[in-house]
Amino acid sequence: MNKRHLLHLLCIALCVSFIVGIATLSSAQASSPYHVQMLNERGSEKFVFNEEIIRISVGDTIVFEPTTKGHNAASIKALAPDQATKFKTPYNKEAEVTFSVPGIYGVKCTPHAAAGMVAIIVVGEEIDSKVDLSKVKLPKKAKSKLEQLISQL
Ligand SMILES: [Cu+2]
Repeated sequence: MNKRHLLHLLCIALCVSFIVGIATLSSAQASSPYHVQMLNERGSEKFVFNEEIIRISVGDTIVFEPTTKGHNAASIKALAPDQATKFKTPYNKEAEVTFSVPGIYGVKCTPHAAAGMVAIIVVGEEIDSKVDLSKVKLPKKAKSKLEQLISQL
């Protein structure tokens, strides 16, 4: 086999792995319901959602899974698109929430908000990531976590 053939083969191999990669990525993104876990700890952090920036499509459902007792998932007032429905899942129970209005949502665990147990849900693709947190009333740790997450959008 000469050098040119080898290059050609290498190119095909790269193309195939690229296409497979893209297909895997898009199928992972499109999966609904999307599972989010509430954890007592993750490494050195206490009381966290396993993912803190969750990106889903309009109409997708998230299943909130309390892996240990004492958690829930609740919408954050003033951090949701207009017309979005509020939600508050029951404690210690897996619950589904469907997001049909595009935009940026805040989610908190009611008893652990003070410990900074919050996350951001981005519903839809073309979202203006400028978010006004001035009307959000939450403990300091939760608010600074939200600021930090929003700066990563
Ligand atoms: Cu919690």
